Amino acid sequence: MSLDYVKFSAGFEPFMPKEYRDMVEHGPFGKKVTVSQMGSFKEILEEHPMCAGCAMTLFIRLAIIAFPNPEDTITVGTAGCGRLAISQAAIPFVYGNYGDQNGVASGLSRGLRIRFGDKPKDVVVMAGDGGTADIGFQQVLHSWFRKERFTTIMLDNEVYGNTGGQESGMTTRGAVLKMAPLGKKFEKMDMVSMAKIAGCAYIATVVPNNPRRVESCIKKAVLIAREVGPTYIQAYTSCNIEYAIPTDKVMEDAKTVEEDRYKFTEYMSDEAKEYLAERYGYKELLRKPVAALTKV
Ligand SMILES: Cc1ncc(C[n+]2csc(CCOP(=O)(O)OP(=O)(O)O)c2C)c(N)n1
Ligand code: SF4
Repeated sequence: MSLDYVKFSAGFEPFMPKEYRDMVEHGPFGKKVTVSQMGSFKEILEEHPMCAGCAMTLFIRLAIIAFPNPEDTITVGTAGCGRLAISQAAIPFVYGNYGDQNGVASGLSRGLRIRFGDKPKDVVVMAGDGGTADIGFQQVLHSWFRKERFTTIMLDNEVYGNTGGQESGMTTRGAVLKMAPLGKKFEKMDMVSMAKIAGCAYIATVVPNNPRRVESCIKKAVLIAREVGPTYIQAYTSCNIEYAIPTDKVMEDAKTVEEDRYKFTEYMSDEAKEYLAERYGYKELLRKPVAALTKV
């Protein structure tokens, strides 16, 4: 990350909060860092107001560390819990009306390409399941069909967490929530299939308790979105408050849910594979040449 974004303007240093000074002093600025070094630098202000133990916060931190070009990345968010943490990171964050994030990101990504040409400026949307699959659904789908080149990350806690527990399209059938006391009557929306039909070039489903996998998926998604097409990551980021998961069981829950119904999946178009292999050295993605047939 670039120190230029966070360093103090002349004369302001003595007045900045300690949290902020710590970030300037101990941030990962100008260094290449990986998720395995998490905790040894300060990529986010600690005074974010997310609930203790929230898996979404962990996922957001991993995602931010994994961005391939953080000094030139802009995140776009919307109403929901996630923005409370994303807005504390040392990277620019655009926040609009609830559900308009993929519309805003479309304009932003196009504008940045006109303004900066070939210099990569990555746009990454991070929004809740309600923001993505309910109120923002139309804009999400249309941005995919239009092949807008940015990454959409759904922070799927399977509930409206920020407003106290309404069901979302991503809530599983039968789930009983504070504001869905009779249990949800419909199936969880299959956003992965919709992303495929709408032409996303890369799609992955992940949980936060495998940091290296999260890192690898985010990197690929952001790189592919630069030139090939839209990319989508759907992350299970449980809401320990609305689902009453004890704080010390949050990671255990993620593991169980992953094994049961949120398995790791990864899809990549052939064009995306070739692009990653040729441009960024992911040679293992290329099909192995078929061995020549030997006549007998
Ligand atoms: C237009 C509009 N309608 C409703 C709201 C109120 N609101 C804020 S956050 C939210 C739900 C967020 O749920 P989700 O997108 O799943 O994110 P989470 O909080 O679970 O992370 C709602 C309905 C709003 N801010 N703006
Ligand atoms: S309400 Fe749920 S999703 Fe929101 S910060 Fe708290 S635990 Fe996390």
